[in-house]
Amino acid sequence: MQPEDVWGNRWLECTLTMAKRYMTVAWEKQSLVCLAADRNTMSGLFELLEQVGPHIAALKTHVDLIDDWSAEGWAKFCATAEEYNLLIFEDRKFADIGKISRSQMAGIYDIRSWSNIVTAHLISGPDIVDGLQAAWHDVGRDGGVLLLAQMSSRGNLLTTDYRDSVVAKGAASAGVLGFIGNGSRPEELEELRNKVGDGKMIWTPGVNIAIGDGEMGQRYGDPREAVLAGSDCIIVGSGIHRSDNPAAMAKQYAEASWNALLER
Ligand code: S5P
Repeated sequence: MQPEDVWGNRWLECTLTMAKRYMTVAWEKQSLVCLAADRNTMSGLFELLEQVGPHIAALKTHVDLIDDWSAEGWAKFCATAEEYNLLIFEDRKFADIGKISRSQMAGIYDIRSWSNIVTAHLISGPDIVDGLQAAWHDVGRDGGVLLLAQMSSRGNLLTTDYRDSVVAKGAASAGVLGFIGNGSRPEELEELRNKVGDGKMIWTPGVNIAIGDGEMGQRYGDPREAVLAGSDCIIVGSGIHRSDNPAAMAKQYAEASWNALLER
């Protein structure tokens, strides 16, 4: 079986290089799991990566929540992630105007030099995508932007009208890899998929085998249902890194997501 056999129309219609890279890695590793590596120390991050690296397709970071961050430590961490054949996704949720977002990709963390994917809100208008793409091009790299079309947290302000505008503008933008959808509500996700069509990806946080409410307004839905509803990648944090056996849990999420893709 080749990637196009499992991904179907998504493979044919998602033309961005980064989309093809993700679908290939997911197919190679038989996993649609992106680990939300929300640990506060470099040693904690390394430990997690060594445990779950074989079972995930992408690694999502929040570079600004690490207490002992250093450029050298981070370079080593990214190199290790690449050895595990992982896409590196900095969940920075950029929201400023295009030129400032471009500059924020540089700075102390120099996100443009190691990330393959970043998140952005489209609240400031479509030029943010050009700003982020320009930042990758400034260092001779390629990347993909995930736009927040929905959020998993209760009471968020992303209305269906707002979602539709994000989808319409994002679908027309070559630098957009796809959208963040809400993994905790399969019916909302299905609606989003209907709007998006096959030309862009949908990645979903708010996924946990233990469905229901999480901490501070987070909500969780089932991984299989998310994929059946149209998610291409399940973003899982505490479901894996807070468990007693992160490797076994990551494997379980990988199998659930992969089997759901085959079923879809
Ligand atoms: O709507 C969202 C968007 C994102 S990117 N809701 C989210 O929870 N996220 C991110 O997904 C969040 O920043 C965190 O890193 C991860 C969810 O982690 P978990 O521990 O709740 O699975």
